[in-house]
Amino acid sequence: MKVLFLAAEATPLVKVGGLADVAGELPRALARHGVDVQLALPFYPGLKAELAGLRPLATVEVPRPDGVQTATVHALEVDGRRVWLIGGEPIDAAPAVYGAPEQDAAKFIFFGIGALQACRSLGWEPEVVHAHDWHAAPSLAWMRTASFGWDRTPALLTVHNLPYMGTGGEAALAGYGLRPADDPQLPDWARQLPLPLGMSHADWITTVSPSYAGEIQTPAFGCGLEAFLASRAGRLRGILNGIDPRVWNPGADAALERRYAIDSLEYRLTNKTALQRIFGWPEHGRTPLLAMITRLDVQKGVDLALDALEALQDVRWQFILLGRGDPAVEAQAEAFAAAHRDRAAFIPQFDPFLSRRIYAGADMLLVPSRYEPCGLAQLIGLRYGAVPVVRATGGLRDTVEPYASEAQGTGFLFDRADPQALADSLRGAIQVHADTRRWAGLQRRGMAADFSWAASAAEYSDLYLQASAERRARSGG
Ligand code: NHF
Repeated sequence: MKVLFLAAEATPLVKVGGLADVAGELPRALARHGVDVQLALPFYPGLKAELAGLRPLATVEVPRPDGVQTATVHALEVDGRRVWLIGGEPIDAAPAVYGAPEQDAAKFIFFGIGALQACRSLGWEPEVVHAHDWHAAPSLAWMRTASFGWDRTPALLTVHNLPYMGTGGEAALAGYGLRPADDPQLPDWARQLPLPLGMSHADWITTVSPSYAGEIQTPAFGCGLEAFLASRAGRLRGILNGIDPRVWNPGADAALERRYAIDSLEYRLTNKTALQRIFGWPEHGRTPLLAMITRLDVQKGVDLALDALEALQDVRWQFILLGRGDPAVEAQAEAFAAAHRDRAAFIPQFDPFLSRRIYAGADMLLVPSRYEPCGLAQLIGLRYGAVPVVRATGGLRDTVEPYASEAQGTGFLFDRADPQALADSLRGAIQVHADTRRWAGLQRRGMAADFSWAASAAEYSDLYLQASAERRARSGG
C-alpha cells in the first residue's frame, strides 16, 4: 500500500508542534503494516540552508488561472523512507514555517499542488493521499479537479487542531482556481476556507482521539462546523496518537541526571533534587513538584493553572513552567513567577533537554487544556512517572485513567475549565502524593501503559484499506 503524506512539518526535519511528531513517527509504525509512506514537506528556506548540498530531482508546473508557477522537487531518504521537498517562490516569500495567514495559504496551497504534480511527473502514484491539517487540505480539492483527475484515489484528512482552518486563505484558494465547497451542511463563511474545503472532498476525516472526534460534533468544540461534522459522523474517526517508546524512555534518556525504570522509581528523586537545585529551592523530597511543559496558548489553560496555584497558597508545592508563546500569557506567567520566587519558576523557552529533565523529576504534570485533540505531554508524563493532572477533554480523557483506588488509575481529571476545579483536583492529588505507596502505584500503572504507535498504525492501515475498497467499488472495480 503506497500512501502520500502531506504535512507542513515532520520530525526530524521541521518541528514546531505535535503535528511534526505525528507526521514523522507514524510512517515508521505504518511500515510494519506494509504501508509505504512517502512524505512531502515544503522546502522552507531554513531547511534549504541546512541541506545545501542537495540537488533538485525535477521541476514541475503548478498551474493557476493566471499563469504557471514552477516548483522544484528535491528528495531525500529519512529512516529508509523517501521525503519529497517541494520548493518555489511562494515558499521563499513566507520563509517561517507559520507566519501571516494570506501568505501562508498561498505557500501551502502551492506546496500541496506541487507535491501531487511531483508524484505524477516522477511516476510514483500513491494509492491513498493522506493530508494533515488545513495546510495540506486544499490539495484534496485539487486532486479532484478536472485538470488533475485523481478521482479513484482515496483522500484522507487528519484534523490535528480544528480551530486552525486557514482563515485568510480565501483569495489564495481562488488564485489557484479552487472553487468553494458545495456541501450544503457547510456554513457560507467556511466554504472557501482551506480546512473545510478539504474536509468536503475527503473520503474520511480523522482526528487524533476518539473523544475529540465526538466533541467536534458539538457547538462547544465544533467552531461552527459541528453540523457539517455531525453530518459526516459515519466518515469521521478518532484515532489516538502515540509516542515512540524508544525516543521517550527514562531508562535510556541521556538528558537525565539519573536514569530509572518502573522497578527503580526511587532513582527519580535524584532528578527532582537536581531541578530544585537549579531554581535554588529547598531540596525536599516530600514537597510536591508540579510542572507544565507547553506552548503558551489560551488553548493550554496556563492561566487556569496559575490561578489554581494562587488558590492553593496554604498547600506546599513547587511549580515549573517551561514554554513560550502568546505574549499576554507569557507576561502573566512572568508576573506569577516573580511573585512566588521561592517556589515557582517560568522558563520562556522550548528546551528539549530541560523538558526531559522536568518530565523525569516532577511529581505531577499539569495539562489543564480548554480543548485537546490528543496531547502528547500527558503521554510523556505517564511514561516518565510524572503523574498527569488533566482536564477531562479530548485525548486527555482518552489516555489518563482517573485515580479511583489504591489499585486503579493513572492520574487525576477535572471537568470544568475553571481554576477552582483544577485547584480541587490538585488538592486531591497532593493528598494522595503524601502516601508514598499509593503514589508509586499510580506512577507504575502510568509507566506500564502502552501508548506506542502500534495501535494507531493498525487503525490507519485498516482505514486506508477500507477507503481503497470503497473507491474501487464506487468506480466499478
Ligand atoms: O496532539 C498532534 C497534536 C495534538 O492535541 C495536540 C494538538 C495539535 O493540539 O496531533 O496536534
